[in-house]
Amino acid sequence: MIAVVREVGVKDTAPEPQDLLEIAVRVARDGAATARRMRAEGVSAVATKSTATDVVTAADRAVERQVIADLRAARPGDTVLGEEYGTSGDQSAGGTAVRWILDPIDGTVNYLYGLPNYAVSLAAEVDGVVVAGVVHNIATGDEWTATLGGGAHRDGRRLHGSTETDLAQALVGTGFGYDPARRLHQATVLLGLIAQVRDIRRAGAAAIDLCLAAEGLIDAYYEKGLNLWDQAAGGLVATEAGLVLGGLKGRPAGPDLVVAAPPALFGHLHDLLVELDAAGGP
Ligand code: LIP
Repeated sequence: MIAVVREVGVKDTAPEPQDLLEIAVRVARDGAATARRMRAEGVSAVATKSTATDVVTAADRAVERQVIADLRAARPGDTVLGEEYGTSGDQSAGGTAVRWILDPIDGTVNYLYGLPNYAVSLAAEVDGVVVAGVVHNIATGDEWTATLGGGAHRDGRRLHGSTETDLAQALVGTGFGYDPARRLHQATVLLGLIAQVRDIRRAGAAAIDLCLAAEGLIDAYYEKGLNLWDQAAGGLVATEAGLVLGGLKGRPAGPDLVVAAPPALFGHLHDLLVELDAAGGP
C-alpha cells in the first residue's frame, strides 16, 4: 500500500495496480456488452465532432456514461477523463490519486460499419503514471491487459512483442486522422515509408493496434493525432510487452506522434519517420 499526502491535506492510499485492473476489466466488459447490444439494435451516427467524418454514436455516449457510473460506484472520488464527456469526478468525497482514462469505443467508424475492430479502452493513472490498462475488443471478445511492472497479457498469456530486427521485413500498422489536410500529410509520409517496410496494416483502432504490436501480430505501429484516451491503455500493454513507446526526438508519445516498436526496430523506424516529417503537417 502506498500512502500519498495531497496538497489539500486529504490523505489517501493509492490502490495496487492489480486491484485497479480488476475493476477496469469488469467495467470494460460490461461496457462492451452494452455496445454489442446497442449495435444489434441498429447503430447510427448521432453527431459529428472535429470534421464531417468524425462521428459519435449513441453507444459511445451510453458506454461512457455507464463506465463513469460504475467507476464512481467502485471508487468514489476518482476522476475520469473520457473521450465524449471530458473530465468528470465527484470531488465531494475527497479527491484521490487515481484518474481513469477512457475511450468508450475506440474505432467508432469500424463500429458504425460493423468492421469487427473496435474496443473499450480503459486505463488507470496514479499521480500521472498509468499503472493498469485493459483493451477489450467489443466484437471479438479479445482482451489485452497490463499492470505497471506486472507485464502484458492476452487471455492469460504473457506478451513479448515482435522479434523482427530488420525494418525492411517489418509489418507496420498506422492510421489516418479525420481532417483531410492531415490525411494528405499522413499519406505523403506513407508514400516515403511503404517501399522501406514489408507492408502496412490500417486496422482503424489505435488501442487495438498498440495491442497487436504488443502481441507481435504486427511488428510496429505509428500514428499522428492520437488523444490520450486512444493510447493510454494500449500504450501500457505495449511497454509491458517490451516495446519502446515514444514520439520523435526524445519527445513522449503524444498527439504529435505515437511510435511503438521493439527496441531492435525502434531506432530505424524513428529515424525514417523523422526524415519523412511524420510528426509535422496539419
Ligand atoms: C480512432 C483511432 C484511430 C485513428 C482514427 C480515430 P476513435 O479513434 O483509434 O487509430 O486512425 O482516426 O482517431 O475516433 O475511433 O476514438
